[in-house]
This record gives sequence, structure tokens and C-alpha cells, in this order.
Amino acid sequence: MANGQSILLHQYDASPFAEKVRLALRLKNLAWGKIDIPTIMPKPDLMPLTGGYRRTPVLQIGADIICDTGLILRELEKRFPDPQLVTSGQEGTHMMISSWTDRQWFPTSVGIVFGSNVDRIPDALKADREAMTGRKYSGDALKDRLPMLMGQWRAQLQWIEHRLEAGRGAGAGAWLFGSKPGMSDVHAHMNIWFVRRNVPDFAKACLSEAPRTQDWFDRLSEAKGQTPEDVSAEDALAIAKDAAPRLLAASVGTEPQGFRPGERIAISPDDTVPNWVTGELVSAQPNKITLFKVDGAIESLHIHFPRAGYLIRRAEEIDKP
Ligand SMILES: N[C@@H](CCC(=O)N[C@@H](CS)C(=O)NCC(=O)O)C(=O)O
Repeated sequence: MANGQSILLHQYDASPFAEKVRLALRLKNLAWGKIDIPTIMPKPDLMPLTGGYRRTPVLQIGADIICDTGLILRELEKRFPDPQLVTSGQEGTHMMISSWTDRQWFPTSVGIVFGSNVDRIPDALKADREAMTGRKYSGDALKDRLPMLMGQWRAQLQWIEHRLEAGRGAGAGAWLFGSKPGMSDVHAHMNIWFVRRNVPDFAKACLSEAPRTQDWFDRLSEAKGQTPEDVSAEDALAIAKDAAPRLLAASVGTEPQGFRPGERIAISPDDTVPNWVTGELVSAQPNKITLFKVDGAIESLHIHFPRAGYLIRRAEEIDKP
């Protein structure tokens, strides 16, 4: 039975970013629970937990809500360090890799998946993603860009091939960095998983030109891990209500924007139409920011975000017309 200590992933099976976290959980062989959330808005059971952040996945442990896979994976590593996924000597590398996999390679993958399946994808999904990103997800333009995007995608797959080739030459083993699968492998796996699932012939053709990558992908995908427990949205909300956020000293270091603990702050991803979450600032560190939020039904929450890739403002600034 899930409780305030359980790792709870709010996710849906088709989400490549959720797959990143699932893969890390498998590699760490951790017990976890999953709450299946809708693929499009509205997400009425998720919003009270995240203060309005709508993306997938979100990790919950008690009354701590962790947004964005960049931070989710770092938190899992910190709280459950064994087996280690941040390879010694490669601290930091995986964050640089994720900036590429999430912000450059993923948009290319999305263009290919939508462009190849444009007539099959439900209109509601296209409309939702258009509203979220402000970009077009339908029409002939998507199909027209497809060959170019495929060229860009294959180029990036080849970077993995080159890295694996170089690593093997140096005797470093068959993973991106080091002799065991690590966090960089987890980030790099996602786009291949997503495109292979949705545009299998194209993925197969690219992988046949990249045999080391094919082998690496297959070995990584073999990680078994534990079967997740199905947790209902109501139980997840009740767990948050009954728990208190993990003790976290109110601490704000030197902040370029001069924020102080207790100030009302607003945070939004910078790669979508703004989707602000407001709350009281508890802690601001160079790579993590935590807001305190009191929701009507849930007494108190800590909502955590990474810094890179997020807009941060004083709440009163975004309240202005
Ligand atoms: N930077 C975010 C990106 C997550 C993301 O874009 N997820 C996609 C699904 S794979 C999403 O949120 N789509 C809209 C939705 O699920 O509502 C992260 O690393 O978690």
C-alpha cells in the first residue's frame, strides 16, 4: 500500500519523459507507484498537487512534488543513491546531455512523430499541444518538414554512435560514460524509445546504420525493475494531505533577482506558453527552487523546480495586465 514515503509517479504510458523516469526506477530497482493522468488538459486531480504545472511526469513523495525530469532524476539519485546512476567522474555531464536530449533532440522527435501520424492523431491532442506550445501541430506544413527533421534526427542519433565507438576504443565499456549504465544513458534513451514506438520503420532504418547504438538501446531496455503499484488519484491526494513536506531549511543564497524567503514567486517553463505556478519561496539554490503552497484541500506542499529552462518572476509582476 502506497504511503507518505512511496515514490509516486504521475504519468501516462506513452510519455517519453515519463519513460526516462521509469527507466531510472528500473535501473535502481526501486518500488514505486503510478498514477495514470490524462494526456491532455484538464488534469483536475494533478493541478491541486502542482499548483497548475501541467507537464508529464511529476514525482510525488508525500507532500513533496517534484516537477521536471531534470530535477526528478537528480532527486531520485540523492534520496536513493544505491545503485549510483551518476557515474563517478561524470557529475554534471548528464545535465548537459539532458539539455540536448530534451530541448533540441526532443522537438525534432515530436515533429517526426506528429508529421508521420498527422492524420491519425486525435484533433483534441493536436489542439492541446498547440495551446501548450503556441506551435502548429496540424496541417501540411508538418508533413512538408518531415524529410528535413528526419535528417536532423539521424544526425543526432549518430552522436550516440560516435560516443559509443570512442568509449569502446578507450576501453570504457559499452555505455555512454563508464562501465555501467548511468544517468546520461537514461536521458539519451528517451528519443529513440519515443520514435521507435511511433515511427518504427524510420527508427529501424536509422538504427541499422548505427549498430552500436542499437545494441546499447537494446541492453538498456532490458532493465527489468519492479512492477509499479497502481495508485488512484484520490489516494495520491490523500497521501499529500496526510504528509508534511520534508524538512527543508528556508534558505536563499545570493540571488541575481534578489529574491527573499517568504516572497511570492511565480515559475513557468520557458519552452511553452507561460504556465505560471505561484507560491511562497522556501529555498532557492543554483539548481533548484522550492515553493510552499497551501491548497484548499491539501494543507501544505513543497513544489520543487529546476532553474535552467524556467522563468522566475515576483508573482506581482505576472499579476500585472
Ligand atoms: N522539461 C520537462 C518536459 C516534459 C514534457 O514535455 N512532457 C510532455 C509529455 S512526454 C508533456 O508534458 N506533454 C504535455 C502533457 O503531458 O500534458 C521534463 O523534463 O519533465
